[in-house]
Amino acid sequence: MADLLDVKVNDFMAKVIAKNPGETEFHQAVKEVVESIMPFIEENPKFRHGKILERITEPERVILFRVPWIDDKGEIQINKGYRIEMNSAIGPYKGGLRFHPTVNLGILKFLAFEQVFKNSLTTLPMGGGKGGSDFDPKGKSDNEVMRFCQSFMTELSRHIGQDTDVPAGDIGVGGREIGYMFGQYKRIRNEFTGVLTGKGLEWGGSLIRPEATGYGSVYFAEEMLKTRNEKIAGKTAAVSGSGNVAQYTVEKLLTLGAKVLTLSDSSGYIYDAEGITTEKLAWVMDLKNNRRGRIQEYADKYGAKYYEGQRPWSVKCDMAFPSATQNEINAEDADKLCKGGCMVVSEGANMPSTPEAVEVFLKERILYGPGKAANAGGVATSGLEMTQNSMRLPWSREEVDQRLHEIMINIHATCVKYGRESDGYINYVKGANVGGFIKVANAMMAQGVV
Ligand code: NDP
Ligand code: 2IT
Repeated sequence: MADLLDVKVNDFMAKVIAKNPGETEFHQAVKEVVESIMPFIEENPKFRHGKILERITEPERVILFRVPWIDDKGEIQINKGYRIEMNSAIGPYKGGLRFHPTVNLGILKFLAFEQVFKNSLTTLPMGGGKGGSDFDPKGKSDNEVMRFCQSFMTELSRHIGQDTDVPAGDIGVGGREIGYMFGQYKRIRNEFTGVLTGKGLEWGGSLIRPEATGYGSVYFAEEMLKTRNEKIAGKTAAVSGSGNVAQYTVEKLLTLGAKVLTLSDSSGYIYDAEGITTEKLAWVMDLKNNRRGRIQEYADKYGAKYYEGQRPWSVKCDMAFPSATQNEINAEDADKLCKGGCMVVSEGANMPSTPEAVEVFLKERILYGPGKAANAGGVATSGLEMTQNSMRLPWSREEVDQRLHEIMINIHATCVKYGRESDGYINYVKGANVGGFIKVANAMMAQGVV
């Protein structure tokens, strides 16, 4: 039976690769989901007859556009703009915008595909989408970023709307960029609606949205640890990245009594044997969010070690929170983490572990929470922001945090329900993929061939 399933997965993947040449990250994301889901499809042939796998791997719509803007020297610059509207079976398209020079169609399609399952897991009515640009905000002035965002939104505004498609932030898109894009949308459409999430508190934003992905990833780790009667307090953690997700992962880990040893950026990582404190974290937030400097400065300021061009996975730790980017943990890194005693990996980033790394985690039977479950707190809180915008009522910090916490507990329960194996091990990859798939697949079947 296992061999037959392998053949079916390989046949299906051969078609996906032929139809989407060169999009390696998209192939990787699809393969992981299809491997988990194929047994379920075989048991439920209506999904096979309904061609759900073929349909779910084809975006409903891909928008690709030119983004011209003028830099501070008066020179015209041209970037590519994208929005992938992947699946709207259970709600309006929802997902972030990424501004990074590596952005291309394959990367955004992988992110949009993951988003479909992640959003379904949150239990909120959100379809999946993703977008962005190869624009690099690094080293640009605020005025340049504003002119870029205005040009980007001038075109994007034709395609989105509070009941159609609701973007948010991702790598390179934070509060500043969302503000400039919201302002331009409002100007063009002459309407004040919840068309973007991650907005400022004074203009429709939700309390806890900036914190939500990081907090959620730690809440998810807490739930995984509970299944082995373990807790966060007293444990050491390696965190990668030093942006939005990493910062609030560290904040929640400190609140729950963990010792955080590392942070990183694309240039290297810092190791602080004394542990990153609340004061040091506040300094990092100012460094990254206001001064927009490099993490190396932390080592100079606090006497920590800095490892140029390296990632933090050779550090001995109890817990790992990859919170930077895709494929940042390979099999060798995964091996080192497991050998160093790491018992839980909670992915704040999207697809940070390569398939070979995932194989190591599952073979070693550690608690491994894949991104589409572990980092769903961000988009879940975006969903709560949409609800508050529709009601035109803000909720308190405590209320949103409590809802976020409950959602993460529910996502964990869904993963346990669909991911428990015969020996009792919880395979969260399978749990998240099957749990996320069912609702979307049923909705697609109910809505006919669309
Ligand atoms: P930020 O832009 O705030 O921070 C990104 C961090 O990751 C920076 O420290 C950055 O370093 C580092 N990084 C980015 N690209 C690379 C790379 N190619 N190699 C090494 N380091 C890199 O983004 P977020 O914190 O918002 O996003 C981090 C991850 O979390 C992404 O995978 C994103 O998709 C995911 N995510 C984000 C959510 C959100 O709500 N923001 C929700 C769910 C998932 P540098 O500054 O040097 O580029
Ligand atoms: O990957 C993600 O889930 C995000 N970047 C957040 C998406 C959202 O709409 O809040």
